[in-house]
Amino acid sequence: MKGLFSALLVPFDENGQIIEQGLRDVVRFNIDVQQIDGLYVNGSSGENFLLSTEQKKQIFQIVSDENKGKVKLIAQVGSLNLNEAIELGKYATELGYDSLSAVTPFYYKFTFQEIKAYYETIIRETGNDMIIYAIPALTGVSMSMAQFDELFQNEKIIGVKYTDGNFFLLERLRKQYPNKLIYSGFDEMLIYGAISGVDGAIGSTYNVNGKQAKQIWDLCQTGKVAEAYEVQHKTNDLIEKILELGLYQTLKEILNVKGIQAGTVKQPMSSLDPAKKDAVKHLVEKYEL
Ligand code: HMN
Repeated sequence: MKGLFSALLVPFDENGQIIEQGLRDVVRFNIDVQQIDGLYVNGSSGENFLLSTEQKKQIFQIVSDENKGKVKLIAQVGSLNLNEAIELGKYATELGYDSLSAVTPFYYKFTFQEIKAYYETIIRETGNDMIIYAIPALTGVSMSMAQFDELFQNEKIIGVKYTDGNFFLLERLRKQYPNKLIYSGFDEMLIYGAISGVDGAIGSTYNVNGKQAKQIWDLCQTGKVAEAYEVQHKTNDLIEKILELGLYQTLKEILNVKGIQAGTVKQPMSSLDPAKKDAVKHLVEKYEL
């Protein structure tokens, strides 16, 4: 369960329907070309929170079928509807997903006890392992060390996907929990996670730039931090452009340029402005994606 995981992008057509062949091709591209170690399925990058339960299941099924046991699979099943989270968790577990993950419940100001009960319920009902998905910038849920301590007492909570820039807390977690899996979530901060001793990283840009991220990762593992930083600089030039042009729209357009039918994003996100297509093509050439 270590290494680089792509937060899988999902191709949608103009009507918001999943493009099955496109999704299969994105999976293959991640495995064969980007050489990632695993896939994080139905996360933010998969536009999960815009989908129906049936669509989420369809994605879990197609990805598992196309992967054929090649790389590790993590199923993000978190939902404000706990019944849905359980249903998805059971489904992904039956399909053989290596672990579940669930975003901290958001929108309402849940108490920590409610958040803890949410995780315990999913674990109890599915019997699978759980990776907490902590992304305070999007959920508004910032957990303290004491709260992680409480959650990590549960053996089935095997780790955290840590999408935050609080490296003090990350360091504290790493020291206290050498045996829990910690995944770094922000691709533009990969080097800081890697030198902090995380077990892996999960990110959207690895769908198109996994090879370069792997260089950063490998250089850090062998203590070549200055060299890793050079690659991170180059990577961040690219990520900066991607963010300017529109994150998921641009990542999908990069895949489209590479000949993969990556479709578009699902409404209410808006499709890439056609005037930006040339800029994306330029990125593919400049960064040799
Ligand atoms: C997911 O759940 O899809 C991702 O793992 C989340 C991941 O942390 C990404 N965050 C978001 O998209 C909000 C990052 O890879 C992010 O896209 C990247 O660092 C660019 O900012």
